[in-house]
Amino acid sequence: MADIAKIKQRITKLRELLNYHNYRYYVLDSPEISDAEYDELMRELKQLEEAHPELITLDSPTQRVGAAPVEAFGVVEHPQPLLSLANAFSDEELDAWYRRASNLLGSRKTDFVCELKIDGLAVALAYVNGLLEVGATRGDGLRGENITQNLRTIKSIPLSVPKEAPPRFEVRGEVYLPKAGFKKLNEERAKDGLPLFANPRNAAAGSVRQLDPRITAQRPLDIFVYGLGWAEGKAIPDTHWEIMQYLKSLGFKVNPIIALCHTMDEVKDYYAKWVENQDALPYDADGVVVKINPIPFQVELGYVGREPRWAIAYKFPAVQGTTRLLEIGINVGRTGSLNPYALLEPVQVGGVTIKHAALHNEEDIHRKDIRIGDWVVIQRAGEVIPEIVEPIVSRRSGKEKVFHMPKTCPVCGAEVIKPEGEAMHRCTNAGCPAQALERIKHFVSRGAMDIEGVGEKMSQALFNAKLVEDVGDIYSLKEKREQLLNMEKLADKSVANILNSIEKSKNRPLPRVIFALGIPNIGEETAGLLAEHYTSLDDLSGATQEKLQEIPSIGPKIADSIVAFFRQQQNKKIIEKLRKAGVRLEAKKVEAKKLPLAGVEFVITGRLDAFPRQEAEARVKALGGKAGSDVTRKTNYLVVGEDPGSKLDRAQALGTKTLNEAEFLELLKKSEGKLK
Ligand code: JCF
Repeated sequence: MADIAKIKQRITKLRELLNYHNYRYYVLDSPEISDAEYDELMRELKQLEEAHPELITLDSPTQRVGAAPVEAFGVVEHPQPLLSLANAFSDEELDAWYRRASNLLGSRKTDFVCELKIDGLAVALAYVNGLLEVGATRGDGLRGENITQNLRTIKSIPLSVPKEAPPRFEVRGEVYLPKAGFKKLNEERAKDGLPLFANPRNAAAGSVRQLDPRITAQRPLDIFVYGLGWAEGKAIPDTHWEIMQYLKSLGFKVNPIIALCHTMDEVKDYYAKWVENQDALPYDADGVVVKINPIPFQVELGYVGREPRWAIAYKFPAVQGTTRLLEIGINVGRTGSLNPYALLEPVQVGGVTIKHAALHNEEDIHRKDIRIGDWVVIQRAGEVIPEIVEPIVSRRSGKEKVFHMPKTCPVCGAEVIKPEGEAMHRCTNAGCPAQALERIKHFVSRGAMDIEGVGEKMSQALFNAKLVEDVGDIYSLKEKREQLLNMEKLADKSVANILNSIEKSKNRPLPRVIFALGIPNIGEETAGLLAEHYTSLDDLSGATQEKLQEIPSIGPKIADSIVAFFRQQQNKKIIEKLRKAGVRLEAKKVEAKKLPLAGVEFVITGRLDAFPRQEAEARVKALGGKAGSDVTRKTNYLVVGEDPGSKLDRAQALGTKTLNEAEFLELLKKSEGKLK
């Protein structure tokens, strides 16, 4: 056996390597090694730590996966309060802010730092002797919640800092969810009948304030650091600009879109540029923060109440419009929830035609006092579904109607109930055709069984033709070839393709199968958790409420939902159909790093003939590969379709290998062959 000193040495080395590569990947966005190599280092470290748990340290990269859940967050007192910012909504208000500041500064000239105001959640990170000790929310500015365990899961937050850092200091930043991550999260939640997050800010806050850090760990949260709270035991630079460079040198992620401006005209140019380009950012920004650069000036200027005189948020104009609410429509979801939505007189808001807006539930409609026929103010923000801000009460004619949820299901006519403590109304008929159809759409969808060629329209057609009445019927379609050919006059080849992708879906991993069943309240995250504890569907279907609740983060509501689902006769029949058809209902043990394309990164540019880009990317990922959006040094292949963009120039500049569509397809086929 190797002696303990050697093991310690190796563990230290592995941690250094992993921390370094983590920094290259998550902070600099410029990795030096492949994912497979990274995984291999991590695996070795995990093994050593498992064998020697006494050697685990808090800053070990293995400790980012999410600790055990807590009952409630502790309270953290902020040694220096976390401030908010005063807002300016026009050049005049910005000028007024500057005038007040320069009055106090007299004849001394100042410069400014401009940065984007990220729409996220402010946090304070305290480091003691090189280690992240406490991470907290802003709370009321004086006292926040201790969310250290959750913040540790965010890979761009350093768990330790170099020796040169002050012995004690606090960094402040904004934790946020990129637009793409937000969209994906909400799509998943919509499929599961879970309430949607209204915007990325709420989604980030909800993710960070999870009592179970393992849920936080699954959300693609990121951070931009925007300042130093306090520091002890070391001299720090005396301008905000230099402090930001200093924080960057300590390994913190500073938004590269930060500018040192010498005049107010430069500040206004910066603002104008980002008002114009905000949609192109991969995250939501709601304005520009302007700060007086020299720290001595900041100290002199001080505060008014909770707001500093030395900084201001110059907000981007909200994209609002007014229109009429023509009607309130209702969709019946997969779990029977009645989801109201607004039908609007079409209106242009910020260059986009808006016809629909989200209405969450009856209570929400009444709380805002929205009536059918009202003139309403609507607001659009980035990727988010437009929202009704408020009715314009002064424009009412008296003919507007108060909305009430129907007493019966608009699709099947069954009784509608509103369960105690829930916001949503529900159709009580488990056999409601709307629910049945939604369940089929969910089952075939991308995050679930991912049956290529069977999308929403095809699901609807199969359902209307009574060829598929529940998800179990999908796998007997091959016995109904004739009817398929008749239906919608499908070509021989399309039928063959559909049947082929149905066959392929039989081999999906267990978490997807659990998710695809559409058990109320079970999203992708929970399905993943369940598959960690149960190795087959039979295993899961036999679990009791008590047993299920032993899994941290599974509460009585989810446990109930699972038990009730497997108890239903109809669902038992469906599962039997799946089993008979040969759908794999057990876990398979193929480690991700053994997949044929593990560690290989593709970027696709231009149009492909064979399938949409998303689908190509999904296939790459299913094979263990990565699909990137930008060509970087870590890109292995650029796939070049028709009308390629500037990515091709970049690939040529970097010497990245390129594949045409045919070469790409061949590589996919060969790799998929290796899976069998
Ligand atoms: O990005 C932000 N939301 C942000 C918030 C950026 C800043 O520079 C801030 C802030 C809140 C307070 N600065 C202060 C002083």
